[in-house]
Amino acid sequence: MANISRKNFLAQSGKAVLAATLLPKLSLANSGVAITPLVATQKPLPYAYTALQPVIDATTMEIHYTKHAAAYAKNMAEAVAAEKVTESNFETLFARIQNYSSKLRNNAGGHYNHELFWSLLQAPTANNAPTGTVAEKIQTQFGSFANFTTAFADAAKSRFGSGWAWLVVQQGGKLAVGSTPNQDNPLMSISELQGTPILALDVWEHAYYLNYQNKRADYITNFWQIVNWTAVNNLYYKEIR
Ligand code: MN3
Repeated sequence: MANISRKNFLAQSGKAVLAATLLPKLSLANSGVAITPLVATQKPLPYAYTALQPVIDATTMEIHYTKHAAAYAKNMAEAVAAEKVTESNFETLFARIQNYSSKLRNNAGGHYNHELFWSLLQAPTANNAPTGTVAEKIQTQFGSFANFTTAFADAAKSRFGSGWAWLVVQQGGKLAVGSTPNQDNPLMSISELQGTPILALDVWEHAYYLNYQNKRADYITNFWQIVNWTAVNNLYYKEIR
């Protein structure tokens, strides 16, 4: 059974690649790029507030999810209504974000970034390390996982004030590391770093201050214990499909 399913999957993937090659790229819908519907409501957190301890404490998770992230969702919904936004997904909204208010930019960014962030974390695992194609790409492009974590940590530590560190996929499946200020992200037209995010780290103080105070570097070091590399790979596959 498993073999048949795998074969069917490959046959369907082949058709999708062929279709994408033949069809003009009129929209993201036929480009093979991941589509995230423009929804301003929070999904339930996929684990308990305690699940990421001791890397991220339960109180931080609860306040972060129910207060900070909830506010971005609520304010995004207000801005979407006030500005009569007709974009159907985050990708097209962010590609044209320069046409909208800073309220929409900050809150749609905040909502998208946090939903992505939650989906990429899991309970701490000893010797947690990348798997699958992403592991191979990291090896090829950065030389080693250690080199990659250093580059990512440098991006996260050198982001002055509040912002995010990212691993993104660019043209041809190439990986890149960087950061953005505030609630910007690499899908936004105005971002210096461009690409589709497949790994995100919130470096706002609200994400770590209760447990780590001024020690952002320790929070970044411990982050590697809770990365869900299966989820990272799934995002990568969507992007290169
Ligand atoms: Mn946050």
